[in-house]
Amino acid sequence: MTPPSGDAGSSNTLDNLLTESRTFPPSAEFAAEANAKPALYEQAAADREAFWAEQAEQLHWHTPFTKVLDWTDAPFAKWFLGGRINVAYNCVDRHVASGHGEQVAIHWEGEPGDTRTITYANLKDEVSKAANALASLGLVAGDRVAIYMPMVPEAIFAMLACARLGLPHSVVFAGFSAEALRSRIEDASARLVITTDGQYRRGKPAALKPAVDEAVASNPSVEHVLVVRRTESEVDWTDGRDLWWHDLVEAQSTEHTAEAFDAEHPLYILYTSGTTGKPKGILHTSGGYLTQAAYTHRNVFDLKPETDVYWCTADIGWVTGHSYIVYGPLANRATQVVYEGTPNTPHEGRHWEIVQKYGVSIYYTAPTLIRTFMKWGADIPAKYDLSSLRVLGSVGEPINPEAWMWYREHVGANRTPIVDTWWQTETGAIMISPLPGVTSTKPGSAMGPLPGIGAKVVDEAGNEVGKGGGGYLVLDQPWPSMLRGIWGDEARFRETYWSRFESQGFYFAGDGAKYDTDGAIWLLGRVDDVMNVSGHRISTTEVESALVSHPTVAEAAVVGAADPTTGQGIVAFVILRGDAVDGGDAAVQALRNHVAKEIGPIAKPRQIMVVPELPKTRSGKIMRRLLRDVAENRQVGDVTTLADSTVMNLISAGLQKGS
Ligand code: 6R9
Repeated sequence: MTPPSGDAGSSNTLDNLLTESRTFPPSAEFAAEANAKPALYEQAAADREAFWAEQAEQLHWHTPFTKVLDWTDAPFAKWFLGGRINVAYNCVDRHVASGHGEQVAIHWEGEPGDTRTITYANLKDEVSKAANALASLGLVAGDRVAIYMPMVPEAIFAMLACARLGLPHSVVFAGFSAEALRSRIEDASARLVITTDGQYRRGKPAALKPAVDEAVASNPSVEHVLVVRRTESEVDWTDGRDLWWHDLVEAQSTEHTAEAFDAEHPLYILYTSGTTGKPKGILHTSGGYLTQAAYTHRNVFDLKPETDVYWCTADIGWVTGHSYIVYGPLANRATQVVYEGTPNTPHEGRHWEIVQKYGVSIYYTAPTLIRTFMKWGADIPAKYDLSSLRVLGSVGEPINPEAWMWYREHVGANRTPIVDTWWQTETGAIMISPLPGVTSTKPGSAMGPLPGIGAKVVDEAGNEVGKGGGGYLVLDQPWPSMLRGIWGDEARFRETYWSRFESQGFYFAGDGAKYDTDGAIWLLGRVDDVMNVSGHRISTTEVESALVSHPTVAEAAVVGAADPTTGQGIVAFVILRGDAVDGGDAAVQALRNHVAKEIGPIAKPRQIMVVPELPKTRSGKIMRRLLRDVAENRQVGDVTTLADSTVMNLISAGLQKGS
């Protein structure tokens, strides 16, 4: 990234790649029908609290709130004081009450090809039964429930049943290890774990319950394990502790009256992934969270509940699944697709086949998957009818301009707006994004903060940098879906997010960013991914962007490795495109020169390693920490949060063979 303003440093050489001149204004037709209007920005600027009150009033409140925000105990916010609300009632019952019980809530597509269609009336029955079941186990508001499940409908029923009873859930990604589950159960002292016998991954059933058995063995807080049958896998059974969902839940009444909770009642804990050390349990509460999840979902994706078919490809194990599969879409009465499996099972066109089958109109995915689709080839989406698509979204990491353009051209037929949405587990909902129908977009930029949100790029001292300047991304105003803390660790909450710019009271997001000359925001990756080479700050994203702009490169990950002369040296790991087989010295030299040409000689990688795969978390983030271990010739560290823990062996084996 560019050094914060004042340091001329490398900014002139590093700027060119991110100076993007292409812009895509919204079409007049889209703008005319869009949920979001330009006036939203003015309205929010004129009176932020009134603006958020208006958004909150779109929800059903059992008792209306009397005050919008209390920030006197900063950094602990309280939103919608005096208000009482039931999150599950808002996501389910009120749609049935308003006469939409027959509308499909979920088109569920299992990996093996089995399907289920769940209307809002069905959803109300299922959530009510599950709530009655949990209550029958003696769980009372405030008790924590761990959910360790693949993408089956019962996972969503379980989350909503918890919300309905005021039981904060802690969803743990079903690809995480028994140890990761164990530590999360322990941290939150969960009384119940909900899981499945097994899960389908890449066409094969894999057992899941053994990991729960292992995790629960040393966790005395857990009284019961509730098990959904999915794969018919053999399971060990502990009588008295283990219960089958089909025994306990199916026997319950479909009648359950949702009780209202305080707007600040805890809704869930979600542990952030991919960091070293103890995971942080991010705490979210009810009224503000649901307000912002619903508001952003309605405006950023332009959701029209009567006609749209929405699909977010995330997993419920990470925050995107919480806010943009469960809470936002269901609060907005969306009809959505939920897909259980992997994108190349049984073939690489599976997603496009699903888009065609259900007439998906809004598709929300991650750059890592878009680059994977690029690697598989444009001829694959070209075989399907994708004409129902009208909005495309991206989340999870900076999207490089090439991937953005490919997405627009090969998925969006050069027609659909693309919303690049920046946010975090901690922010709970989207913070920085274009609004379709309003914002002219640039490939690779998340553009600007949404109406009602305050975000800035500042230098080390906390002063906002000017146009063209770079530094740190901060949030300078409290927002309704902000985290309310780290579970059980107030000191860490203050230290991690609020100490960096304490005197200004800014939330430090941990991301580097810059303004372009028009003032649009470009995210540059985590600041811990920012390298320092000979005193120059260079963003890993910038070098990766340069590498993937070369025709032979499918994917790239860059790390800064300790270097005795320059402080850090740039080490790149690249996956070549299928047809670019030559990974020899000449190819590597050409890539180094390409980066030097795109960014400047300072950014020329010290070393480029051609690898078959990159280590990624389940949410698709590259684990640079592991690559740094390879680059610095260390033993590779903890791989338990990798989607595929064998990837590091593949990389190491390949490199040894090559050397
Ligand atoms: C929603 C989610 C948060 C981190 C965040 C940033 C990166 C997410 C991004 C993006 C650039 C985007 N990130 N969206 N970077 N452009 N559109 O991903 O939450 O898993 O907590 O990750 O992801 O670095 O700080 P989470």
